[in-house]
Amino acid sequence: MDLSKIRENFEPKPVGELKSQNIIKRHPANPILTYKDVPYISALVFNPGVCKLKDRYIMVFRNDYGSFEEKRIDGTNLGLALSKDGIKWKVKPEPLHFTLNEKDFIRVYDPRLVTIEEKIYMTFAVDTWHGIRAGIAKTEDFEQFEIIDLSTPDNRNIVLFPEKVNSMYVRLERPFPVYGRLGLERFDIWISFSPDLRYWGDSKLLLAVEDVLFANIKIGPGAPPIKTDSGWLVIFHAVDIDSSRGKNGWEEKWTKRYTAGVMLLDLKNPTKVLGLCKEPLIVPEEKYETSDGFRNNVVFPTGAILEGDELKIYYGAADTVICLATTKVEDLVSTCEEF
Ligand code: BMA
Repeated sequence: MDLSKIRENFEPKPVGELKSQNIIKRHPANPILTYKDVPYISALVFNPGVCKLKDRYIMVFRNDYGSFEEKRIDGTNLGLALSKDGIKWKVKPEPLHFTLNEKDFIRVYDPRLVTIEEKIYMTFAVDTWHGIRAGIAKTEDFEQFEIIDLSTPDNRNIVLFPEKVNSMYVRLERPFPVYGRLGLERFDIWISFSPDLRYWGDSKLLLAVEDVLFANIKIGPGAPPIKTDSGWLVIFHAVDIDSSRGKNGWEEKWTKRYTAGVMLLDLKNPTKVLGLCKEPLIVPEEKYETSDGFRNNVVFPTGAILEGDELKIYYGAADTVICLATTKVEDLVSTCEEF
């Protein structure tokens, strides 16, 4: 096949109108966290990693600081917040002191949290002068972090499974091979395995962008997988681009839309996709998702907590605020159609 044919195949076709599923309930307190809740300099508060340990909810969020009113971003750090109910959050007085001990470091962002055997792990993206890397760190107190792994560039959106599968740690990730995809943004979700969280291998393509009808450029892991009797539920993000979208946020042009989707993986063999919901789960529809934000039309799921039969899904909205939506696990499972 010649390159022009491949390029033609990769050309994004407009996705058109989309609608959230009616099994999704946005929390009436949304947005549950904004820059106004942060006791230090802050402009955009989004993409939260969330976990629950001994009845306490813990959140690490991305804080792009500067001035919301002046639409100015000066830098990025990570904030820590605690909650008793997963809805009302109290932000700690200072941002996390989390950097890499390397000259190469620019900034860290988009954290995800998971507990494995009651230990807290944070996965994150790091911009470096030599590419974007995805990292895994362990912490007990959010003051000291042990960096366990930093991927080669470019990679982002690592989420860890909350337990070993067949004695191996498992992660989902989203490498972004620009050169290998003709310079176009066209990226997929991969799965890898490790005996110790440090050495990763047996990597396989798990879900490709062309498998998701509501994406036309890229998909990526969202929240750490949730174990259910029917399989691992994975909330992911899906992106479609439409060049006719004009000014759609602070930037001159922002032509992408981010939605949330869900798939189900085999419990014993998570490289096997058992089911996929053909429609998106959450589509930007509320004002805090579609307007007044840094990048409008963004729903970016990064945290999920299972309580009984209810799943709390945490997401960044419009790259500006943090929101919560809930749904019943059995409804999520039944929306996944055989893959
Ligand atoms: C992705 C990441 C996220 C962001 C999203 C939408 O590529 O940069 O941090 O929320 O784009 O802008």
